[in-house]
Amino acid sequence: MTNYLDTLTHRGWVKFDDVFSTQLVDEILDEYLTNEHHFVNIQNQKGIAHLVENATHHSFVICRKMLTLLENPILGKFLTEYFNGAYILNTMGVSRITKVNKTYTQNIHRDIRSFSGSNKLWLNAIILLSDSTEENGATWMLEGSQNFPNKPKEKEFFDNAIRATGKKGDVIFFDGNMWHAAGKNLTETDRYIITPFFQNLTSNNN
Ligand SMILES: O=C(O)CCC(=O)C(=O)O
Repeated sequence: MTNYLDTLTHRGWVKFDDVFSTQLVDEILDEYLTNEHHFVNIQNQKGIAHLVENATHHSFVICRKMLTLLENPILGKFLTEYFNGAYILNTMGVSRITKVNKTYTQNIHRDIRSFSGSNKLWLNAIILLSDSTEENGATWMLEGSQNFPNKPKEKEFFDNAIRATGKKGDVIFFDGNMWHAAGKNLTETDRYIITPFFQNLTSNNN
């Protein structure tokens, strides 16, 4: 795992190839699409549906098959080594990038509420439920920006960010401080990911 941890430290992100089978990923997406309306109903009731279009949070509460993704021993070992011990799942949601509608994750952002510096407080994961390409919305990542307390300007971001492409079933981890954005989908086929976010149990045990 040392190589993966080193890559994560230096680049801010790292990818594990072929972690999940196409069959499992398809079953999980299928279960999600069958149940998505429950989440959208709640978003509508709360008056926030227009803010979170194409995204649902805590999706595993209804879509139980998603939880099997957390049982993967390789990912478990990596997370334990990264956090130097126990960790918790903070949230785990599904997002879709389409050609027609904007998803809020396409804005430059980071997911941690405040900059935590080199303290290993928060680690984001992206589980690819679709192949992820430059054409269909692969994540823009500004390598090194895990060390930036402040949001980079749009030009600085897009001039320097790289695309984290991958195949269905791959898993990408990136530092919670990293500035990133989902790309545009120029294709006719929607792109799906699951984003589990993990957190250290304490903020100072590294
Ligand atoms: O769709 C992506 O590649 C990025 C997802 C993202 O930025 C997020 O969930 O915070």
